[in-house]
Amino acid sequence: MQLSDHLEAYDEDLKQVVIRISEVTKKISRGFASRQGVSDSSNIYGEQQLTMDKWADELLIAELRPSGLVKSFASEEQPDVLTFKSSTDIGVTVDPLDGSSLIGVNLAVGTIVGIYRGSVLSPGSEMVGAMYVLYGPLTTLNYCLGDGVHEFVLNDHGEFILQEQNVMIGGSKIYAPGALRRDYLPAHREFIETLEEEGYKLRYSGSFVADVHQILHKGGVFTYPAYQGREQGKLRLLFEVNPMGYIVTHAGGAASNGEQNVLTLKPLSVSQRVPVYIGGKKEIELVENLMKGE
Ligand code: P6P
Repeated sequence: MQLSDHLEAYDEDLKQVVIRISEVTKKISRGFASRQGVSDSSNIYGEQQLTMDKWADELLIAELRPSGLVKSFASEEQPDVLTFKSSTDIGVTVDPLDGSSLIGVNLAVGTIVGIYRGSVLSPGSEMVGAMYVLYGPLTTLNYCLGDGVHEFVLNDHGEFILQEQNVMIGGSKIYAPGALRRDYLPAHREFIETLEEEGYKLRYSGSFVADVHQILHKGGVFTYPAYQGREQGKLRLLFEVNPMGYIVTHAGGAASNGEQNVLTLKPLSVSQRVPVYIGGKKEIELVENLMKGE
């Protein structure tokens, strides 16, 4: 089954947003080889933008701005939320190319999208959908519009074909621990040591979207915690944590900042960073209990 057929049951505007973004990701998937350089600019986080970062961002804006489908557009590569002429109230957040610093070493990177009705500065629990496209040996698209997580693979004819419907998080013991061990705060250190004592295997690539995709299929937990000197961690609430947390939650997992469901947080700004734990309910319950001192 093709992506457009699978989307039939959903609101027409949401269906069209997913389809249009999927078409942009097909172009992105073909653009890596000839755009491996670095640009001469940095984003608002002070990170040097790669050619692909800016190109992917520009492609998404070029597709969505004239579509009339999206009212507000927030991107990790843009300083402010953009407002488009639209007949809908749909808001979209994008990380155009998460993990782009890994393109040069040929690791999997991806496009992450959050979908809202109304303000993108709403808690993640108010999202109406999320999707991501992972560019690896396969180009896969996962979406959720509130009724299950569904995975598609780009075939040789340039079509996203259904691979798995109603994806549910696996039960294996894998952990993807971001940040430096020397900087761990006490409760986080206890959490990681507990996982290691229980035989969890370390699987960490440095690409959030790829690492979380692995956790989605195999189980376990991804974390980029608060750490000494960065009590808010590294990952962005709007562009990375909310969309992937929404998807894993709808696949039977959970997402936390260590203390509470991260999808309940009201974003304070577009660029807000949060500590993140995304994975199985068992692992999330463990870290929240440790953070409470239990
Ligand atoms: P570190 C990529 O730059 C990113 O934002 C996420 O995709 C990834 O999880 C994290 O940073 C990796 O950070 O400190 O391990 O290089």
